[in-house]
Amino acid sequence: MQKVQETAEKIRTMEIRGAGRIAKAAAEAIRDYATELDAASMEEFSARIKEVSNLLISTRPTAVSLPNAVKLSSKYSSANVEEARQEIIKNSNLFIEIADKALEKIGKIGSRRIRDGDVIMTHCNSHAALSIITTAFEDGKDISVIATESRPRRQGLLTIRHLNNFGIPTTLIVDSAVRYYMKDVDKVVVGADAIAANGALVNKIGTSQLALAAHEARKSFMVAAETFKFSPSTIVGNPIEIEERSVDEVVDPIVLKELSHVQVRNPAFDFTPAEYIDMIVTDIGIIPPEMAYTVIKEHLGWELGDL
Ligand code: RUB
Repeated sequence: MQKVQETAEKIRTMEIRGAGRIAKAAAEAIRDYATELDAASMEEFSARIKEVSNLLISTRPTAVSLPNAVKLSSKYSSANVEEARQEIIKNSNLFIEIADKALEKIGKIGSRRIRDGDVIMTHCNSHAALSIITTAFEDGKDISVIATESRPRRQGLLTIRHLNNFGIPTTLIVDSAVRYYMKDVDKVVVGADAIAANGALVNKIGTSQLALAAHEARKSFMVAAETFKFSPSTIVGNPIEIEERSVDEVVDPIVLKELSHVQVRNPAFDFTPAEYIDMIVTDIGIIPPEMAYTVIKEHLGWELGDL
């Protein structure tokens, strides 16, 4: 249990972050917990697995990859402790393998849409979006990137470091400069924390303003998302919760204490409607956002939606 608690804490504090990484860390935590779980009965085994599943899911509310990973990893059908344990180990490992391969596939598929000379704008720090960009560069395409700072946590700094390691020419801009620079951009490539059944994207706060500016300037807006970023629970009517993080990330609490009439809000994600999205690059191919429902139905299954 201690190891699961440690993973949960790392996800909560964003030491482990990014929807894909969170999902993989949760799958690993469940696998390791199940491996060592000493349960006297099937009832105890089920109750303990449920307990750690709920703990992991509760760490961050928006990235749907987290509940999807937990549910897919902790699935078992046997009523025997040993067999159920083996099923969980197998399912978790399968999830981790699929997640790794998905990033590679997204890179391969998405990079085919990147042209020589393209200027690509990206937001926050998405491993899926970066997979497309770095694959295109490694294929020999002469590209450059405009990366946003992504306040308040400044994940843009992770992105520029990653791109710099590949030798990709990169410009860092503040979030409010997105529209100003859109004229220089050919394509916007971002990641996803969740994709709803109606094709709407949930990603780092500010993503929707990149989409709006791209739409206005008639630039292409691409989303890179593994199929486990699609949200089955939106099919059964559940809205995607937008995480609101501590105001301390935005303003020094000492300064805020003096401002008795001021409140600070810090939503971590926003919604981009499907109409602003040109394509979603997934591990099963490029799809229009309108196909989100089909991806959920055929690749994730209704049972994950918690009817
Ligand atoms: C990260 C973020 C990323 C998505 C996709 O937010 O919004 O764009 O999670 O990332 P945070 P990936 O830093 O708050 O976790 O493609 O790596 O899954």
